[in-house]
Amino acid sequence: MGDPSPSREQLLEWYRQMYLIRRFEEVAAKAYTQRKIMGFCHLYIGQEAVAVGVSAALRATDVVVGGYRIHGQIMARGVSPRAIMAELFGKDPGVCRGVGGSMHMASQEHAFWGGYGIVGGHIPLAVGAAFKNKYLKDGGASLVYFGDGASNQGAFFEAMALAELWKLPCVFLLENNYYAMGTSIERQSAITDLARRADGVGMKHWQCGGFDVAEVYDNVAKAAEHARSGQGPVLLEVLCYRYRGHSMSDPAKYRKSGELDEKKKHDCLLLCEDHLTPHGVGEADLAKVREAVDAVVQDAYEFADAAAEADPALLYDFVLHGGTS
Ligand SMILES: Cc1ncc(C[n+]2csc(CCOP(=O)(O)OP(=O)(O)O)c2C)c(N)n1
Ligand SMILES: [Mg+2]
Repeated sequence: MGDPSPSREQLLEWYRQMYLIRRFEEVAAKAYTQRKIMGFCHLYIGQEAVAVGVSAALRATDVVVGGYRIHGQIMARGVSPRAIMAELFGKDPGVCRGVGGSMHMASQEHAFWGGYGIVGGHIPLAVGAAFKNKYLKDGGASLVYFGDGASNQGAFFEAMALAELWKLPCVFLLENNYYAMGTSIERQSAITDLARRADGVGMKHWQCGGFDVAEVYDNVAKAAEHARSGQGPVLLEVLCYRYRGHSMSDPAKYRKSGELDEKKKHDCLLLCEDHLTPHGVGEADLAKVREAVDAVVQDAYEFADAAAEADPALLYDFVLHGGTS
């Protein structure tokens, strides 16, 4: 069960992780404009509290599956900024040896099986992982991240139907950031409170805020506990917002005027600062945390920049089991 009042140390660690993801993404955006990162690149800025709250609430062995907006999600699982930046740069020390790139990152060691560009196509994989948990009775659970747009896909409904029928320990974590590329939620779905989609299969569901990391933590912990207890999966809709465009090529001109500024008033770092104030943590303490993180991200950038290119001989490895070499 989630702890309603996290400790000073816990909050400081969450603040550090959220700021790390934000700073990392800002530097990745810069590297993209320098053409050091090629191809698609979907930034997570604005949604940091979701990944950090999720990771804090799960066990290290629980399988997590992500889509394509995954830099922050895999970092919150503990993969190093160096390995993620090198992956973005297409370099050999990347978490997938530089052959995956922004959209295709996974780490067996961190039980993160992310990296799918087919919207919604990855959701059934988490149900398979949850089936394994149930079959082996190992007490584990799985969690899958996906967006509001993905919740229109057939694979999502099929995955929910089977997971509920078999009472599998799976958390469906819907990050509702109100847009699917440039299409607002009102223009893509007849209902806008998307958690209700689980009603069709009789699955437990609820909604929570995605700006306050403590709130995300608490709700994911409750959802995971429900799933592990044998009562069945949960669809948890987390209301969040992405500050940048859909990908690096999107100037995000489709937003309502003033919408972004309004959302930023609830920024996850500001809310976390509010939680820290009663613990006696002030701006000077936070500046120290940010300074240390800035150095870590700068190091990741320099490491990735200097690293060897991905090895072309690996091109067909990781595609078929056992590779071709
Ligand atoms: C099956 C499929 N259809 C369309 C696309 C193109 N596409 C890529 S991302 C995206 C929007 C998905 O939005 P959402 O699920 O809300 O996730 P977000 O980008 O907001 O994190 C679309 C339509 C795709 N990659 N795959
Ligand atoms: Mg979306």
